[in-house]
Amino acid sequence: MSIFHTSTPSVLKTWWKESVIYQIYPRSFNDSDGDGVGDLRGIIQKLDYLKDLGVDIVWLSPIYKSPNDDNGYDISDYYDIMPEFGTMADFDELLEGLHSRGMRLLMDLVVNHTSDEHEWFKASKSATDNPYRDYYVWKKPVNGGPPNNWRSFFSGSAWELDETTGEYYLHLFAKKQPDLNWENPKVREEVYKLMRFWLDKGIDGFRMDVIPFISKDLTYPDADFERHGHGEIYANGPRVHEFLREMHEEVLRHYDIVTVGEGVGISAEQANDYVGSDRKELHMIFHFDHMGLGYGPGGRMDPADWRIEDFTTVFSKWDRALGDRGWNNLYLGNHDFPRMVSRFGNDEKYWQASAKLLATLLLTQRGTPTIYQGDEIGMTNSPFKQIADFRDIETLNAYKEVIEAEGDVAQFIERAAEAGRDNARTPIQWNAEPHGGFTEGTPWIDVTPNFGQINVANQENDPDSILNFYRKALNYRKEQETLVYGDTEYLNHSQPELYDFIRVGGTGKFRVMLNLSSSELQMPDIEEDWEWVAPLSNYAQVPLRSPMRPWEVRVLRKAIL
Ligand code: ISL
Repeated sequence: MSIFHTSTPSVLKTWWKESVIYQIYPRSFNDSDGDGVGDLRGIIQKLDYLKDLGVDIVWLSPIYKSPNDDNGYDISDYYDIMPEFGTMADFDELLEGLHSRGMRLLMDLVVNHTSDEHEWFKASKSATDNPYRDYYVWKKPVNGGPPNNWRSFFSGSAWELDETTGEYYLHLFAKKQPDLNWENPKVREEVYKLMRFWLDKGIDGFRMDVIPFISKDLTYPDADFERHGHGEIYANGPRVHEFLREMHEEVLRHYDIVTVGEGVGISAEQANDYVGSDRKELHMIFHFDHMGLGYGPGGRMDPADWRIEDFTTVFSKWDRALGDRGWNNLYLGNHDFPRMVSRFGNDEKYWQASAKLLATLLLTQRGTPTIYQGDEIGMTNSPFKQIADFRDIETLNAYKEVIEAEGDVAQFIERAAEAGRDNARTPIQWNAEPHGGFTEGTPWIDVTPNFGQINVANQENDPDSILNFYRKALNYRKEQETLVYGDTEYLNHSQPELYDFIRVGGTGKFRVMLNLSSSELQMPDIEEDWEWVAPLSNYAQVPLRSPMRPWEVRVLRKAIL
């Protein structure tokens, strides 16, 4: 490991800080066998595409055996592959195909909960004295009802009564996703064992699902839940750091890997407790501060206003909070959120310019960028019109609640179309063939109707396409250590839509100016000795002091002597 010099204390250099991660949601990536569901062989067919894009690490959403109540985030066997996705031999070939091209593989580790079809849960629920009983969180009824008022992320109580034994089990997510009991050392041993199984196969790390939830404080009074909402109450339990340090000691430290925790419920102030380089826990977390914008106290279905400065200050706040002690993960969407260009950009008139601007935002800040599949071609939200268009359990359960409460169905559908998770789960638009070339069968969820215009084939040979912008930008970032490791200075303006920062360190200095709006903005006073960075431009070059065009990216560079 070497050191990168900045004005503040020096930063340790490592491969995972210099990498770009690309998330694959396998169900929607590429279907090789015509059953309408993406699969491992489909991914193998596209490895050269990923390499050409400039991806270093592929994060695969879960591919383990699962009844698919929550699309693989409900695992029934950690040692087997979901038959719809392929076989272990396919997996081995995929891993080999990535490694032989110089890419790495990050697996999704979902160990806050399992499927209720996992053998552990079947045994656990069979009798109160079964040896597996304590693998899960069981409680006796209180006053004839659930033990507390905790709610599931997917509607209703987080407790389900099991008729056979007369006790409730905890499920923070769906009923078919019972929470594991991490207080039980045997559970932790099982988790470490399965982690070693995959690491010994040669994978390069884990993305850890809802990791701050593994330790829970069940003693919270009901009133606290009402006051704080679930994210905060479920996260950061009393033993979470002890468990992560144990995991580090038992498993992680023995491999040259990267770990990224899903940091739901972790504040900027708490982040370095998880990722501080002295902590021996995780390398990075991805936080939710910008992902929660526009969501009211009732979650994503409860719209709220937000301002552009709420968005930009999240980035500066996290950069400062992590400092030189931790490391950030940068993302603007994933399989749980709407498409980034529809949410934070302009998916109509300035579709191309704003998609490129958001790419620049990801690739020029300090931290490891994570690109979600399809964003490299500017995929947009889908115009879902009726409940039959949706597949996601979160949306379907929330819909049932609206029906039961005789609520406003049309309003619900409109909001789900804007904010629902299915927006990110429609098939990748490879070409203008039926179903966007994703499958020769019928896709499990409809392709977004704009696939005729927005697709990989269209963008392959267009030098100005979003796809080619990503390729150039990823390449450029790899050559510029300052963009990876440099310090950040934020510049404030009276125009909040102008996001303006400097990256400095090593031999270079960059000024990144982003117009986060569909209007022209005045350029601030700026010295003339900046060089224009062509691979990170989304408009033709004009005199430096001329106004910033809608969604314009102006990245400038200077050498430091
Ligand atoms: O989408 C959400 C609910 O509105 C998020 O809060 C989400 O539940 C949270 O980010 C946890 O996500 C992860 O765990 C879930 C799974 O459904 C998501 O797909 C996964 O990313 C349960 O495993």
